Amino acid sequence: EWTDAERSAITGLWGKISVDEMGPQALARLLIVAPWTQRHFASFGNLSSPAAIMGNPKVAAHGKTVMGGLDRAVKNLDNIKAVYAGLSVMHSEKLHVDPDNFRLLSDCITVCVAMKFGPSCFTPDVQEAWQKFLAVVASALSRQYH
Ligand code: ZNH
Repeated sequence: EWTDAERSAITGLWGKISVDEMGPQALARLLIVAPWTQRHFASFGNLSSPAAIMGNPKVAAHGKTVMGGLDRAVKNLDNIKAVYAGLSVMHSEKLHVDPDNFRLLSDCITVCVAMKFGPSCFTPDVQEAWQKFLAVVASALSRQYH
């Protein structure tokens, strides 16, 4: 399913990503550009403006959790469906997160990573492999929905 070039693009980029930096940025961006996703975070306090969202410590902490979850996928590229089976059930049956939102978050992650690393590192080849990776993650997380 993965070429050697895709594997090294994905693991190489992941090795440069700081989850503590990118996770909060990506989740904050999702809550701003797709405000309907805020309904899942009613307990997070003030989400009333972009500045409030970006400065919200609960958003930052959960951003790290979600993005940190990608580490398992990077380390199990040939087995992503299996490693995310439990998370898929949880997002479907317990959290009721619409699976469309996985793609929206993936796009926010890609935007944040592209801005951080710039054109010399986030080349079109790297982007292609990275977006394929996030699409496989989103599809794995969507698998247990019925
Ligand atoms: Zn999610 C949770 C991952 C997306 C919402 N998440 C979670 C966790 C993880 C994750 C790891 C933790 C778990 C435990 O604790 O056990 N996510 C993830 C991933 C992704 C996601 C990887 C993609 C990429 N999510 C998502 C979205 C949303 C969400 C899109 C919405 C919109 N999550 C969520 C919630 C939760 C979670 C709500 C829970 C929180 C708490 O804490 O409560």
